Amino acid sequence: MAVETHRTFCRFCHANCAMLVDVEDGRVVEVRGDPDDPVYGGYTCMKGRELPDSHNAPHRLTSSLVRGPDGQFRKTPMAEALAFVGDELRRIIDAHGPHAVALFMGSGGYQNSAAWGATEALARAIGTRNFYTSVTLDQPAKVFTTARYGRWMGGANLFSEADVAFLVGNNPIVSHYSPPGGVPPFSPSRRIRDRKAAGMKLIVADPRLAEVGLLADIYLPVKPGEDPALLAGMLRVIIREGLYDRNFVAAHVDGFEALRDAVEPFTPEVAAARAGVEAEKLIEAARMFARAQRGCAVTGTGPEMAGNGTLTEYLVTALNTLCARFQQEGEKAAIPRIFTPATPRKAQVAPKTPLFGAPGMPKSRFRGLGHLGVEMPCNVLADEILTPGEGQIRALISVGGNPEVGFPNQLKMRRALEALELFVQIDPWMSASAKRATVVLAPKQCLEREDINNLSEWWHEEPYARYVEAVAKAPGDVIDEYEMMWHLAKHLGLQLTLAGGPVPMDSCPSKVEFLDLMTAGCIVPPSRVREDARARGGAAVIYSELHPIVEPADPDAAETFDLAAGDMPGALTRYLADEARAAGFDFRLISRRSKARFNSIGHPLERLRARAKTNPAYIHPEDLAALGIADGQIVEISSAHATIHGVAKASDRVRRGIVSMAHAFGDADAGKDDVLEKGASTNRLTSDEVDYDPITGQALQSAIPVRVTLAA
Ligand SMILES: Nc1nc2c(c(=O)[nH]1)N[C@H]1C(S)=C(S)[C@@H](COP(=O)(O)OP(=O)(O)OC[C@H]3O[C@@H](n4cnc5c(=O)[nH]c(N)nc54)[C@H](O)[C@@H]3O)O[C@H]1N2
Ligand SMILES: Nc1nc2c(c(=O)[nH]1)N[C@H]1C(S)=C(S)[C@@H](COP(=O)(O)OP(=O)(O)OC[C@H]3O[C@@H](n4cnc5c(=O)[nH]c(N)nc54)[C@H](O)[C@@H]3O)O[C@H]1N2
Ligand code: SF4
Ligand SMILES: [Mo]
Repeated sequence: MAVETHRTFCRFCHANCAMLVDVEDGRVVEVRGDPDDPVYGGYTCMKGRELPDSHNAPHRLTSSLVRGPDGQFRKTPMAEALAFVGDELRRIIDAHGPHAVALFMGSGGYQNSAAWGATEALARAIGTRNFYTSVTLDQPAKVFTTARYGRWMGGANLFSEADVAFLVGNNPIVSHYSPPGGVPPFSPSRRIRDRKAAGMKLIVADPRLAEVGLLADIYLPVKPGEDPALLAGMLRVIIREGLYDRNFVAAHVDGFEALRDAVEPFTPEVAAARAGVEAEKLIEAARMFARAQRGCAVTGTGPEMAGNGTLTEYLVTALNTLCARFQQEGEKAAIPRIFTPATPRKAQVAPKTPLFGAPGMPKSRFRGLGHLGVEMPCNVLADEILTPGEGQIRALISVGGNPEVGFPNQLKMRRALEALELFVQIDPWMSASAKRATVVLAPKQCLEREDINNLSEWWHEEPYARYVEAVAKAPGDVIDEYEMMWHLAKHLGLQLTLAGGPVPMDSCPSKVEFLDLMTAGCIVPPSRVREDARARGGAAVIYSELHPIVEPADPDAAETFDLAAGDMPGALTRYLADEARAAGFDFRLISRRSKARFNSIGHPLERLRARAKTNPAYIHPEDLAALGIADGQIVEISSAHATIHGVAKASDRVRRGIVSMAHAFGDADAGKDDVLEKGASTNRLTSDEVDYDPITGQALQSAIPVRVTLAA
């Protein structure tokens, strides 16, 4: 059988790198970057290059598993497994009502272009308020801030035109992630170097000197969780020195005085001392950022998870707003996005969306938290499962998530997963969560699916669209996640609806039909992109002629950025007054991404596992010396909530007083004996009940107060 080469894109992560894939007799034999792609230019990373192993690994689940009365999993045909799940869901809904069923979309599900739409549609059809996604484990403050403070309809400045970039706890070189205005994830290191060669200045604030920090013009080793001090100090310099855009502020900003008064106490000395940086550098960074003409400040996961997430995000928004880092009339609109409904691109602030706390939005039974947009915060999932009463969750469908390692309070989450009457895990691997499931449904993997690049189009500065075909033959009895959701709806006698209206329920629609319905109102429908892509041998289609230009503001445009909303200036004042100290916990454990993983994804793959066998605990050599611990020894890391094990790794690239570790390793059983093979899950140290963000429920997943000792 001859080897055929197809154009496709990688869906190991959200970057969607353009790839060529060699397929022999339906089997993936090799992948490599597509050198002809105008945006990615042949770039891939070590994870994407393992797609052949991922598709072909002998221990991949190619049939579904249902737990029998003896507690053992039995291989079960997909149709039978779905019928079993459907019957169980029907029984639970009839007895306890729709809220007894929860659905969770994790990051393994997001990689399928139809899975979010299908899962959310099933949740709506069931009528449950319990729809969760990894967004509320990730950076929910961004959703909240945009809704509360305002969004510029023309979008943020483009990285490709920036003369400054300020990355706060964001390491796109490894993560391939930055929010809009930050570094697009397509060959990120090359992009930064190209912009720097063209004169761009790079400022990085991170308690560890990460890969991107090595390229910085100014590196600020901010203390974990103290980003508000750094940002408030910078804002004070910018305001006092008049370096902000007065015209823009006069025309588009309310609440400027409240912000100015709140940052006033953050003199360079006060701010620098609290943030743990040099006052001179803070001033220099403020001037460098504000004196540039274009370019944004953005945050990544670190500061969002470090306890002052919404406040930090608010201050970053204030920085970009005072400096007017938005696309203006006559310029190309940022992020054209082919697969989402066209929105007006004007030089004005969009009407605020009631994404949080509006009357009538569903509430959780816990901690005063409620829906953020259409989803319930992950913070409450374990309690909603474990606590009897109205709306107690009895069934959970996890679509490519891994709650046992991704959620806060691991030991409680494990109890919750075991307390469920029905736990359905959609997963190609026997992951930490799959081990707890009642039913594991085996999905197709990416090269066996048709997909559009709706996940990565958030970063494309051009109208770059893809529609790729299934190029590999799916082994065994696996189907696409959207088909699973459709069959469950069908079994329950429910009608699914998408943006374009009702989904045909007589027989399961094709993927392209489903995607067309899901994206109804978008700029170019998936079926059209498919035709255009076919005409180009499967390559990307760039609809340059459809790139919107920012239009003038409406004459009566009155919406403003409201920097005083939600009492954020007050929150800054309270932050200054109360410097948290956790007695007995001298270290802060901060989050990072592992190069050889995408969260927990990648662990089952031989070569990636060889690169990241364990989850090293990076600690400054002088701290190790002071603790009498040698590089490579096993340590106990304890928070107020629990203890995990780690392998100490000396690194002078982290500040003193810090343990830097990745999340989503190991499982709830991991301990000292298997730390070398599994690594530990930092979420055992976190809590859903204390130290969470009162608005988004985001748990303290970075800057966690811990104690480090040599393992007994
Ligand atoms: N302490 C701490 N906690 C964190 C974070 C942190 O930085 N620190 N980060 C948070 C963030 S940003 C996130 S996004 C969450 C992630 O939390 P989750 O989304 O819950 O976790 P993942 O590890 O991404 O889970 C992915 C699952 O999908 C499975 N999978 C792999 N490939 C496929 C596939 O093709 N299809 C399907 N259906 N499944 C597949 C994997 O085996 C795995 O079980 O974790 C959060 N938790
Ligand atoms: N290789 C790989 N890529 C990934 C993932 C992965 O697991 N592996 N996960 C994916 C996911 S789900 C997401 S959401 C993105 C996240 O993408 P990023 O947010 O870029 O994630 P990180 O690379 O961990 O960068 C966060 C940085 O914040 C720093 N930090 C920690 N605490 C603080 C703090 O209090 N203040 C400041 N200023 N910095 C702090 C950390 O040292 C780290 O360098 O990455 C995605 N990409
Ligand atoms: S960056 Fe993401 S999309 Fe690109 S090759 Fe790596 S895993 Fe695949
Ligand atoms: Mo994430």
